[in-house]
Amino acid sequence: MNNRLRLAIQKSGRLSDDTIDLLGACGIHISRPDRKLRALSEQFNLEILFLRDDDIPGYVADGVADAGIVGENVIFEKNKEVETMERLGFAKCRLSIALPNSFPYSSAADLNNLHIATSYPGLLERFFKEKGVSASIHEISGSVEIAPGIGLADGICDIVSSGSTLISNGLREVEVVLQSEAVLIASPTISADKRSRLDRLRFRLQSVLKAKQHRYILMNVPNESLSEVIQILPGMKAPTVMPLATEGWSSVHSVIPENTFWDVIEKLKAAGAEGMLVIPIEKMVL
Ligand code: PRT
Ligand code: ZN
Repeated sequence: MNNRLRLAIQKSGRLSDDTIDLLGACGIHISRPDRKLRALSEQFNLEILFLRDDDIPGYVADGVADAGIVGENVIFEKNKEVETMERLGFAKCRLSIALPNSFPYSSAADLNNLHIATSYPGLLERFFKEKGVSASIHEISGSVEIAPGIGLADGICDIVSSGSTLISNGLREVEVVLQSEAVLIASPTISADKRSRLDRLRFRLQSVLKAKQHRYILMNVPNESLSEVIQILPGMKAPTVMPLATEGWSSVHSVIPENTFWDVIEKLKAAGAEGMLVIPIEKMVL
């Protein structure tokens, strides 16, 4: 019996490079000679299946793959039964309804009787139901943003990231249907043995993702400012404090979250810290 853990990832597209980089940071290096649809990774007794993203939830739900990495938008659209194990922090986007700039919009009731083009008919239908909207859905598979301009629909429901595609097509985002990012999913039929290996993969992913969200900081602090500086530092534990060769000064090391980074740096500077060095962290194992 094949005991390799089977992981489905996107063959080529917006998720591919980040997925392969993330697995590489977890010590899983994938070589894919001749763009084959399957690859083996000896480091983790893993078999990788390269698929279209739309097929990943179904393969995982049916147990053809034990796990997968795919955008939540696709999972919810396909409405397959899979377990979301970890949010992976990349391919962040939202599924939104957008209307021409000239359309006077104030609430979801204004969507009544409109004709909306989308590649996400399932999610859009559920959204309309929830909001009590009666509108028609025109399913198209690509270039959704041009539908209003060519008279195919009144508005669209599509993935938005920076928002520039909407702007360049004279469209305005009026409702967010779903927030999405890439996630690790598991099959409901996964065996106990494979499950424990998937848990090990998840542990590695968490260590890498946590590291990405933090920075290691080193600074010199006059001893009279030490207590104030230590108060400012949010670190995992108390910071490391070591005497410098120069009398009256210490070196302080700590870990700070990326999202509060500039606030903390400004406060440290105001408290008297000097010579700050900020270093990326490769892994964080807590
Ligand atoms: O071939 P396959 O079926 O595997 O791939 P695909 O063509 O269906 O998907 P792909 O590779 O384009 O996207 C894969 C996943 O990336 C999506 O399912 C989302 O989870 C995620 N993602 C993140 C995005 C975007 N950002 C994104 N910006 N998917 C699509 N877009 C498109 C969007 O459709 C629109 O055309 O980018 C445009 C909007 O971008 P902004 O930056 O102008 O707002
Ligand atoms: Zn797709």
